[in-house]
Amino acid sequence: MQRIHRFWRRAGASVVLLGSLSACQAQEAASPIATAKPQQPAMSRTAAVSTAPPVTQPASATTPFPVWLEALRAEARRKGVSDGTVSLALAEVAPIPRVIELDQRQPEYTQTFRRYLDGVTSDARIANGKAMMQRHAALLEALEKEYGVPGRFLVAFWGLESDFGRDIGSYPVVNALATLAYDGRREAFFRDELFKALTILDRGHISFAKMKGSWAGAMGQTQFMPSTFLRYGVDEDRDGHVDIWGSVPDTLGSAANYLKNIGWDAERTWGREVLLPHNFDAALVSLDVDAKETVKPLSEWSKLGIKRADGGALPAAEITASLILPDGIKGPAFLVYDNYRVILKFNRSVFYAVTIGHLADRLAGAGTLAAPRVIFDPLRRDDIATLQMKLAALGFFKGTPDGVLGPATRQAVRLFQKTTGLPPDGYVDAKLISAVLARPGA
Ligand SMILES: [Ca+2]
Repeated sequence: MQRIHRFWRRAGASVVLLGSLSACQAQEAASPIATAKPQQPAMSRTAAVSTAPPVTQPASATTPFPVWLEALRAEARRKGVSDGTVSLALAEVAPIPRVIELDQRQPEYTQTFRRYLDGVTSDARIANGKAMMQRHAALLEALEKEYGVPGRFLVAFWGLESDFGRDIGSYPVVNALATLAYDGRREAFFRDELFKALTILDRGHISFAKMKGSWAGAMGQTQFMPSTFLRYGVDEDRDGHVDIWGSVPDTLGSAANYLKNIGWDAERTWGREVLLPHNFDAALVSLDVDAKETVKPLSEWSKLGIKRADGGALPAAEITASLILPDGIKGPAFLVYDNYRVILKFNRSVFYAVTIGHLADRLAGAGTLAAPRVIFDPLRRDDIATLQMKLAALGFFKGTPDGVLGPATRQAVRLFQKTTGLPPDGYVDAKLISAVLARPGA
């Protein structure tokens, strides 16, 4: 992934397509630069985009850019943006070809969980994160008291979103958003974000020159979209500006405020790696990104033979959890709690949410995953589309073959696996594709 995490940030848009393990895989798989997480993505970038309206024909198809820009300036003034900001920020705007290219890019390959995890939790990332935990210990302690979010999660987000502030993106946010509003796939969404970016400038939080971010408009060290910034950004260092570009207290405080407001449970963690017993019923694994179809109390998971990663019994706490296997039955297994779903609001990707949790644990001293390190080969979208067509012909898949591994495809794979006596984990790898294609019929 773009450097894996880097490309997340750039990917702004692709996130919207997710919504499933697979989706995220496709996105994550994208090329190294291409993907980013758009929604709030990152703390923002991703979220925002995911709620974007449906794709429509871009304005560029019908209106020349200078005409479109003049109308945009007029609308900004009507919305109350000052003349000074309009003339400064919208003076030299022109479509950025690279932004359009990134917005239109489709990942050719899917990503696999372990490969993604290895990429974003390098030894250097862990060491830097631990150093940040120490350097900002007093601030993190104060933030946990104020917002109820432990520092290790804030630093994990910070690390994935901007490499602890080293990599905030180099695109001028207003220009990137104007490009996507004019020529992108979601004009209304990006147009609204653009007006919000102008509002941020009007309020004096950051100068026009310093308002940099990802190609998809995710800003600063938290990679917040402008709407997320306006809703959740906080002036933690009390200097009168919400500065997620240059202020560590504002960056981590805004992240904490965001997580608190989208439902972080201060009493619980995110989940944990677990060990499955031999002959575990793979049909109990969640296939959807939200992992809500197989929610059970920990006590029930215990009865099914699931243990902590170190072999010990699960906690006796009265909480519910879902089982997810991001790399299928041969990869690591996780029981996830409600805070996992809170992280998904940030970036709707199983890989991302589990990795935030794992990275947070590593920053607090935990070791690497207990599961053997198995790296699966990435899959081509074309091969996934071929798989979908064959599954449809066999009567297992009802959707439209699109090369994206979503819940419907995983469910179809699970039905195929059950029919043929394979563990029904819904996971797709090269071997599974070969087995499906070799199946007589249709
Ligand atoms: Ca501040």
